[in-house]
Amino acid sequence: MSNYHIKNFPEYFHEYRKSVRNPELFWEEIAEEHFLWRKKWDNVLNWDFTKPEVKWFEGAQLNITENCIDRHLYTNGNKNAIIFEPNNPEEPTEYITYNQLSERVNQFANVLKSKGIKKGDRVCIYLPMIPELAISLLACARIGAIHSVVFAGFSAQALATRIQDSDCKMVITSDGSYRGAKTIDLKGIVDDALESCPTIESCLVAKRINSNISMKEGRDFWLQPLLDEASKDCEPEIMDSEDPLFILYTSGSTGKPKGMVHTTGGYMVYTAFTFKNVFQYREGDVYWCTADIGWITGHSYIVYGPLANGATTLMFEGVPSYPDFGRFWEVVEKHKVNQFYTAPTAIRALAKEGVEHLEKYDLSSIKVLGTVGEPINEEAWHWYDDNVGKKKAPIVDTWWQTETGGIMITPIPFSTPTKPTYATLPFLGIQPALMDENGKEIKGNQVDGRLCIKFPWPSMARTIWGNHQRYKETYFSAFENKYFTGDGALRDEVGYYRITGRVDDVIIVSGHNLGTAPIEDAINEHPAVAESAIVGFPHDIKGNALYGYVTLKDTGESRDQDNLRKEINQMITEQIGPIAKLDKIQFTSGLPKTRSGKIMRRILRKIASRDTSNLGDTSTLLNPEVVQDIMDNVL
Ligand code: 7RM
Repeated sequence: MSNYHIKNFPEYFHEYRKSVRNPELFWEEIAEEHFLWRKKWDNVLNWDFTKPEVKWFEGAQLNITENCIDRHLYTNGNKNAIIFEPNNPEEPTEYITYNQLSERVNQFANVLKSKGIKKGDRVCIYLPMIPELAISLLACARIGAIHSVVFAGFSAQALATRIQDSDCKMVITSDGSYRGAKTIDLKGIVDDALESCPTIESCLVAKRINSNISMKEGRDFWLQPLLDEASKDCEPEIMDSEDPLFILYTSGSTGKPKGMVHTTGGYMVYTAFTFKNVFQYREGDVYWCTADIGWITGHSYIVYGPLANGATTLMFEGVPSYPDFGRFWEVVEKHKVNQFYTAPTAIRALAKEGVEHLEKYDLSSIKVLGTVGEPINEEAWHWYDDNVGKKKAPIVDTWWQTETGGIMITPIPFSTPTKPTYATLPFLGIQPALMDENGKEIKGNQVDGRLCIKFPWPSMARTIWGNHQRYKETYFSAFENKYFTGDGALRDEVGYYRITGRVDDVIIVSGHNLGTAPIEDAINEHPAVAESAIVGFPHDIKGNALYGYVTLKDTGESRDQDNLRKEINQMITEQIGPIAKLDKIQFTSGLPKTRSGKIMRRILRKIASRDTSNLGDTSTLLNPEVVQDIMDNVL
């Protein structure tokens, strides 16, 4: 397509109309002109949301790393692919050109092969934000192995569950990681996890903090010596468009985490095309997304999307507060960052510290600002616009999910007029719908409902690893013939969308999705606990914080409540990770329940949010008397 790059608002509408009138033709033109295929497709799209089955570019063959690396070598080999900015500002920046990236990915791919990893095998990656993380993803893709990145803030148990679910053969980790002034013993966590992971044959260990760790003979190998010996050439494995590229776990409202499966061709086309348009990346720009590669945002918009465009992508190891709250802006100035993409929780945390931290730095390189992960409140939006963008850089509020693979609802900078708190309009090819409680689509404007998508897009997840039935139930059963997002949204008078938040039991805390069920399971394992319910309540910085209602077993003994609170949070930390710790724990005499035994979270949510003027209908409660008691003792 001639206009790979949307340049103005009328052009957006023109292209949008084309993209929904004839989606196959629209995506075929983009796929054809902007990517390297070893063989073209027989069929652009095959789909059936009732099965559900979705196939894009069926019959096509490619390797995504040829698109992300090799094809840039002829023209741009000496251009920076990755700029690595370490946790400690005193440590030097590492610049990795496309030529160097090619060599390092190939060497890593050869190491994987030497350890017996083959096409289709699953490799778990549990690494901090160091270059080896990006390189290991690409090395897997080079040889057709399926990577499963687990965010390196998850606990040993959470890591083990994910390794077991997809029968990974290998885990890639590091001795430890830096996080601000602290270090974390990653290898120790992996060792604990591997005690219950019999499918793991080998563990590659990158050296980062030079800590003293134990290496298990025959299983654990230092990465660097293996890389040093490996060849810098590695022929790419030729993949089918619909071969899995990676698995990434996301929390659901119930049960264990869901291993979302993304495939190769469609994911590549969609992430590359959205990257180019949503960030208006131009040759020579330096782009920075502050997410961790452990989340989908990092997969799509630190690694694959930018590299498929031959862009320079910045990887930051640290945190916004170290050595002080000016760190982000120091990095922006140092590398003259042109596009900056972060989360509302980070914006709120920085806003709280005041503008002094920004004023020291030159932010004039910034052309586009992005936000993702949760709804952005009006105050944070304006702070970002006024102080970071100086009212000159459009803010792209990008709504999307692990499941969608790429950005779905977003402004196109310099084309779409922005509106605070609104993600605005669907990206090209995306057909949203708002649904009412009875399963009917709500037409017209100034309405709100449950957000669905009516037609497939190239980067949608194809299944849940090992459980297609659950994929169908979770996403394709609430509304007939539609993908259900789990989010609520409203559409304003001109058709702009504002995402209002989850309508299920997923709570987004500091941009991390947490399901209530696994947290409750962890608490309920405490010997003193009878039952528990978790809800979210508004928090200035985190967006939501967690409030736990806990009923204790009646053993006749008196207990030290503060001590119990510590123990409960300790159990959560062990089973899930510190991100799931509760901010408040209230001990209750009972939990409000319906006659069918379901906990009425709606009431608990209102109490935790101190919004008890209208508790709604409590007449169906089995035990209405506990409500007053809970309200009287609210924290
Ligand atoms: C990319 C990512 C997905 C959930 C999603 C929403 C929420 C994400 C926005 C947002 C309002 C946004 N993937 N969400 N972006 N809500 N405005 N711009 O975050 O799988 O980790 O989370 O995040 O509830 O369903 S995710």
